[in-house]
Amino acid sequence: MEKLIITAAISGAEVTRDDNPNLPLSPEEIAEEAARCREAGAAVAHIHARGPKGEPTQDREVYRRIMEEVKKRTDIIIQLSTGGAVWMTPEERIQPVTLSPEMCTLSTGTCNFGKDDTFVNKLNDIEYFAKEIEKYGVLPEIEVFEWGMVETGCRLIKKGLVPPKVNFDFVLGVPGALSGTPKALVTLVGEIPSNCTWTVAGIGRYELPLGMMAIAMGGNVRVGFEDNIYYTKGVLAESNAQLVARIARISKELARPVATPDEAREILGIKRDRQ
Ligand code: KMH
Ligand code: ZN
Repeated sequence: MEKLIITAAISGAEVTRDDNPNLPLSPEEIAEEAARCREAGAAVAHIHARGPKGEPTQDREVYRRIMEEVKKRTDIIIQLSTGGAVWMTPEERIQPVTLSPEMCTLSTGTCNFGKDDTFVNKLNDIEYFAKEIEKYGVLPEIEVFEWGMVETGCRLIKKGLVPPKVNFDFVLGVPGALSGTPKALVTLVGEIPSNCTWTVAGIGRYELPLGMMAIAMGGNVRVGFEDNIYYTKGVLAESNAQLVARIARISKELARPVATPDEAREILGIKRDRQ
């Protein structure tokens, strides 16, 4: 098995300070937290930007500032979101890719997103995103929230719209989308090409059990406030780094060492040097 790649999904688009007062929002706060997560064992920071009032934004300038602040502090791999928030247009969402981060996300289908919302990704838009991502030399990570998304991801590989060796991120447990059962995870893993890698991001109470499964199965793990704001039932997490540290600790106990950012670059096939 390769070393474990831990991704820290630091703030997401949906969580607020009312949900967890420790949520990082400003570029400096996000960067500080990314550095703490790296120290705790994370190799990748999955980043969503927030505006001055804490509202989600895909504004290129805010992402530029976040990247600058993160790079000042740490060598963690920066993975910018192209998912944004459910109400945003594709043109809004694609902006951060033009900054050529090392990685970005690429969601490959449409799904329910809680009781009232739908996360819309039309095939034409997905292909447009894939082409832009390639144009700016960014490594995509395929985000899977529902069954069909894994198939569309595989089709993009076959069509040459994404590289043959990519990381699939299975985001399981979003209300209204695919649930976080062991059966779902095992089935999804069986669907991806054997040379691809994968990560699981369990939402809420699914975070820890699915993370432990991934460690044992040779996959990778995403944790963080975007997916889960609790440390244990009813107890809010103090930080993203606290959640990262727990996964790193469990993995070491299970004799699976944790990858540094450079080791993760090697595993994921990120060729270029850090800018
Ligand atoms: N906020 C979700 C609607 C991504 O980052 O690419 C989409 C999302 C996926 O978080
Ligand atoms: Zn995200």
